[in-house]
Amino acid sequence: WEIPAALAFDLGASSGRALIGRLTVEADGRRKLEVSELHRFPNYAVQVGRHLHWDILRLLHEIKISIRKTFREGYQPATFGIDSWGVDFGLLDADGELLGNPYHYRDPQTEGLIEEVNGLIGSEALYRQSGLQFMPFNTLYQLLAMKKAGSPKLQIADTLLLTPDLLMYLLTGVRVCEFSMATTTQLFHPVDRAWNTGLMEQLGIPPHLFLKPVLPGHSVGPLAPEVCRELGVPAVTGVAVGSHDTESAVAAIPAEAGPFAYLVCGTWSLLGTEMDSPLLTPEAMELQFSNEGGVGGTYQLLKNIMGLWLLQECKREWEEAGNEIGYPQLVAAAEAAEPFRSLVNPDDPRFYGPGGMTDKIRAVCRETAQPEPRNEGDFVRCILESLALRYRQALDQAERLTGYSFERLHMVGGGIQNRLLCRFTANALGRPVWAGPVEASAIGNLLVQFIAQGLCTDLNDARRLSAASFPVEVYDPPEDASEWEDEYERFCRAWR
Ligand code: LFR
Repeated sequence: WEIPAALAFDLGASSGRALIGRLTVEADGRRKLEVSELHRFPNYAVQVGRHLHWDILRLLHEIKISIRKTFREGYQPATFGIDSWGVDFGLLDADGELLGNPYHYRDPQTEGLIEEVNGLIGSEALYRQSGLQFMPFNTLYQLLAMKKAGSPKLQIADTLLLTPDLLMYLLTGVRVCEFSMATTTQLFHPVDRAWNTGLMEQLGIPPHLFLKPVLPGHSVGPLAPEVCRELGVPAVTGVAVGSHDTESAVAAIPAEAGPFAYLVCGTWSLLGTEMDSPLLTPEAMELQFSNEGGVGGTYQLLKNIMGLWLLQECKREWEEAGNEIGYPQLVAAAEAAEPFRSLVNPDDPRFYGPGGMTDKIRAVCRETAQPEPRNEGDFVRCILESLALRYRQALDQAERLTGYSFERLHMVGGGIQNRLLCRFTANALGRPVWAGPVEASAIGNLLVQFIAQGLCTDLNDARRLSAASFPVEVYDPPEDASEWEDEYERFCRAWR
């Protein structure tokens, strides 16, 4: 008897991982998901001329290495799945060949396009038919930038594939478009649950590029024969999972059915709650919440917050200046630093592009008559406290929008390894934080494969399996949270 297994590729903006998940049964009959990491590789933005790109073939190469390694180590996964960040894509020509390197979502080509499109379509009208926060990276703006630049690639493109679908195609030869990724484009109509061809035509984006979406759990097909030959592996089946990493992470949240709030914490912070259908009210637009399609056909009402990007960028800057300082030291310095010396709005648009992060933070402090951070400890403390207060604001807004009240916040993803951030978040919320699992995206990816393999019945069953398999660490708020309450008021007076 073989232990059922699945292979997950989880691609993040700074690294990719291959994890094998095995469904074991305990002596008392309870099921457990055992996960081990097989391979981890860096992922970079590569500047080429004026543009910032992903090295997609490198990612394909690392995925192939992982597949070979999986079978060499004796694992026999029946399926594999791929999840990644949202919005980015590759274009195929009529022969099915990839046209150039996909752009990185932080490429500056989309500058000014939010305003331009709002002027053309109207922000309310656009929100009602897309349900997305106006983020400069949305696929819509990327395609519009290409169109405005007269991109020859766009002119000859036959099919658009979002990153996980593109990699799946390069491995299986089969083209699909997975629903959760489709909903990150801003070109998908959340109520019709179909491509918004009317909007595409208004903007001059060719509708023929887009395939009809399939739901998470869809079986795409086996590895292509030439890939099996190259790697010396059997024809394992590709499954379209909740291919957007955020949606895979949400699928792994160890919560009971019923309203719950979560924060997926990585380079980005996504704070939200699960809904059956999108919420497209003027207030949801005003507060800039997104409605993103998820596993089980759910809609996730969530706010995209700039997240640990601020810290990652500061760290990179210090490293480039020859100051190799690790996260544990940075967090320790923050812990020792003076509390609430200065706060910033993590979603200040100037923080979005790479480079110069410490100068940007200093500038905000000067403009808002706060002292500038003097050292690493001050910077990191400022970032973590500001994030925690921003989370509180987003959670309050989510409650206002939905009428739910949340007793706690589930935090998942790599960011929860930053225990100071979890503690600050509990303090800022005045509510407990339940942290775990760390590898939520990979786990959610595996869970959807187990649903596809018929080993989990549905999303609730999958979440029960996650709860039974991974520890959760609880951070309680302090008894006296008045200092954080005062700071929260100060934060809300300055930023909405
Ligand atoms: C998180 C994430 C967010 C998306 C951002 C850019 O990794 O997928 O959900 O808004 O990356 O694609």
